[in-house]
Amino acid sequence: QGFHVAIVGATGAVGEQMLDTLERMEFPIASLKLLSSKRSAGKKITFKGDELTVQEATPDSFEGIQLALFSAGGSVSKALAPEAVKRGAIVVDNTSAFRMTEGVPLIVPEVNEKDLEKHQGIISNPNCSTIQMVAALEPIRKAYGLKRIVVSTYQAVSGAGVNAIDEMYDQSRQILDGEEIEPKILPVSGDKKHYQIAFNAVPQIDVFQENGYTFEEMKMINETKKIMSDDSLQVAATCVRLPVETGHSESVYIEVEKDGLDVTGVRQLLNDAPGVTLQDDPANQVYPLASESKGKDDIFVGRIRQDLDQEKGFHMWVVADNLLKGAALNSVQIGFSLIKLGLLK
Ligand code: 11C
Repeated sequence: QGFHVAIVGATGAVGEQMLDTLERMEFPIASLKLLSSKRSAGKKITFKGDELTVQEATPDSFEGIQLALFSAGGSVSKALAPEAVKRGAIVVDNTSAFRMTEGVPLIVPEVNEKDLEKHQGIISNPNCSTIQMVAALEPIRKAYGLKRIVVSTYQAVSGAGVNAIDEMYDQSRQILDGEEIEPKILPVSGDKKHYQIAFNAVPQIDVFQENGYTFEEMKMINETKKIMSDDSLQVAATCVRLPVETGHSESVYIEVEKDGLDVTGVRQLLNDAPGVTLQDDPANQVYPLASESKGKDDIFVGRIRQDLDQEKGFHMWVVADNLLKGAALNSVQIGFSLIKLGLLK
């Protein structure tokens, strides 16, 4: 009983979390196929006590697959997601390859689960920093409307993959040992220059666009408008990488449309929100920390303050495990939503 599922990118940082999440949440699986690039094919991974061998992903790998979770980079998704759909699979793609494509739903189940009904085979999982922000803001938007969002992110290195995690630890050791460092991966492995990440804050995530924003910043801006179905929503983002292994933190400023909201009201809305844990008790120094979000499913919100000049303006601190709610967990939740809506059968 269950579904025939494939994971593309099974050996990556997100793929690993996908396996763990599928097992932990008891996703109904009849068979599981682990796929990867040629380089990682042959690796053995244990799932529910069975040892599975990772296979090279090819178009024919998707014969008989009903649900394919992709997280192996945009070029792999572009090449293979349409092949999977051709063979009858529904694809949940965790890359930016199709997110802004017309007709491809971009889903955070707490916000726009219903948009799944419009899918034509491919469903996109948003960028990690977008997911945690929109899921936290949705209850406020529903009750008071949202006019404007200004977000600054403090993002973990695991967002850039396992090599970036290694680079952070290696550099930290080298610096503490008084050795020379040679940055090779961050901020962006394919870009012209590389900078120190250990003991630093790097204001570049992904490549620069012509308008001076980085692609990560534009993802937050464009994806938020698409998920919330509101092109008039004003969104600005500044994305920064920190030497944190896992757990993205965000300083989020919002302006709501309607009058009458105060800090107690924001706290109440977030306290009742699915997937959100309120950690907001300044008197007792209670607020969300990236170090405590690791391995947890929820989005943590605290430091809620009313703006001192804008009555309808609020500031907050939003933290989540970028590999879980920001990636693997959201993808698996999309799978559960597909079942609930009768779209995966
Ligand atoms: C990061 N947010 O932290 C990125 C990783 O579009 O899915 C996710 C990239 C994406 O570097």
